[in-house]
Amino acid sequence: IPKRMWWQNSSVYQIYPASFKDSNGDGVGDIPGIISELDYIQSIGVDVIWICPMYDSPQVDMGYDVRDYEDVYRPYGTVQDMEVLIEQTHARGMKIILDLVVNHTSDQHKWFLESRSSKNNPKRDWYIWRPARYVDGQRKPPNNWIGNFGGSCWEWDEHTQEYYLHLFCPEQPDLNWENSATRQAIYDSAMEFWLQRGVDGFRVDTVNMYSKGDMVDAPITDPKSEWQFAGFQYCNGPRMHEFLSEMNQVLQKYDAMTVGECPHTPDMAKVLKYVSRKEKQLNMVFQFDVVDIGQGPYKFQTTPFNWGLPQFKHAIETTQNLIRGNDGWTTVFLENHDQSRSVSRFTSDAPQHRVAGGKLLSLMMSALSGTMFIYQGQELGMVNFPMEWSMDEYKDVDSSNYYKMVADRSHNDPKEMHVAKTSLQHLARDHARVPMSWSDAPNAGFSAAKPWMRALDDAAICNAKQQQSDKSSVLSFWKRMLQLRKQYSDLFVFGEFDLLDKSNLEVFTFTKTWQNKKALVVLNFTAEEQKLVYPTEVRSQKSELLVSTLDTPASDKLAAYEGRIFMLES
Ligand code: TEU
Repeated sequence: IPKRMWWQNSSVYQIYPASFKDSNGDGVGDIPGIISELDYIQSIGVDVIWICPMYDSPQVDMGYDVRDYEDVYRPYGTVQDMEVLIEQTHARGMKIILDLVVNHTSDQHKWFLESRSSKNNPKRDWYIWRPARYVDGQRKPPNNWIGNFGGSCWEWDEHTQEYYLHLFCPEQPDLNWENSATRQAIYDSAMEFWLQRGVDGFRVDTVNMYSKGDMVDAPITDPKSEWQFAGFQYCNGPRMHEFLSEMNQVLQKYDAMTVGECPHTPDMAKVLKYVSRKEKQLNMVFQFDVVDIGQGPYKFQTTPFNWGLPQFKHAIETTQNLIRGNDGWTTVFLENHDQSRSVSRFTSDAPQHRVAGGKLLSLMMSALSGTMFIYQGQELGMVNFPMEWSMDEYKDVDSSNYYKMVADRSHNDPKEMHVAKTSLQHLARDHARVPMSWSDAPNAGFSAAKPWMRALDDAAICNAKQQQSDKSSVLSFWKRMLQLRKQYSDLFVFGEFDLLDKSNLEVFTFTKTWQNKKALVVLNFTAEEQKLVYPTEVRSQKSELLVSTLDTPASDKLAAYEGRIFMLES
């Protein structure tokens, strides 16, 4: 058994600075606001906090467009505020990680301003510049790749008459990792600056996109569009492992932990190469198997609820089995700032079911192996905002670009626009970005002023203040589950996962095994009662109920959205 590391048996709480807590009444969350709620965060039972980008930024993509790695976005605070946050987090025995966004910078970053100033600027090669292609005398980008937020991922620069690459917004030019001086500057500015100030590691944004390969045209998967999906080309390129090994040398100096974001990588052998201990690259990654479930070729091209429980189980099994019989590590998460709310998505946000749904997902996650990540508000069972909210309430560039694209393509056909809005209500990133529901006060207790995004009206019935004093709340249930997870960490954090009812459409049943210990987990994913059936695999064993999402569970059936864990005696 490999030595256990602190980050394996840790639960991480993700904070979105703009929406967590506003301390100075400007409608935007800030670092002093985070500091003021550290006791709350600790009371949940988590060990680590992850702060989404708080760097100086023009905020085209909510801080994932960094203008200066060594400064803080002023409405959030200052570098000094961050130093206090680091110190105060450590003082409580918790750790803190930051978001490392180094696939691209903002187009306002001084490196890019220099790079675009002339073709012979020393930093020209720090970004990815290419001449135009001419087809029938018409100027075209170097290839047909579509960007993650739609449109070509090349932007024409009038001044120097070349295109630059941007896998996300045009305001997010991709750094050229092929250049060793660029890499060194990234390590110094984005990493060492903060490691020296005591941060314990990084969530590494789009970590598998640094090496772009030969950038040839992508195959045509959407004949109606000039721009084609190229994720399998720009992810996991030929020099990825070389770059990460080099980056790892910096991390090792500080014993820093990493969790990389790893989209478009269905091949588990490839994933394992990033997270295997002997490879010394990343400690773990976020795979997209679970959160991408039911999505169309473009994220939003989907019929809401277009997934079945067997698919969900399969996705979980895939990420759980990543660590079977090897030296890799995995993660457990259902939400983050790029996902809508898990209760709305995977259970039900109907008033009579939402609490049960929140507890069911908490119980399930707490029994899964890997490092656990909880997104702010998830511990309360916060849900998506409703269909009645107008398009003005959506602030994310991903949402507005999609809506515009459908409008253009359909010439504003009301039916198509309705479908597009339904998808956004189901899947938009905006749902995770509304203010945290602290209390039933105005603006959900998040701010004294009108917040930058509308707060949920629903805060009247679902908020941290009420749930803290309610023993049957989703929050109280999370606290209990995180304790149990620690107490039985051999089984829950490190154990082997076995799926027992692959094709059952209503109930999800699995066991966790560690040496001679075994737990049985049974989850009812429907709004109806289900018969409680012990699978044949465990029928001969004596079982003892460890926990149910209900206070008084029935002996022979599962209530709507009820989950239970049994300890099995061998
Ligand atoms: O996300 C990168 C990513 O691959 C996607 O999940 C992306 O969010 C999705 O395609 C949008 O629908 C990361 C960050 O988590 C995200 O917030 C940033 O926008 C993005 O990188 C660019 O930095």
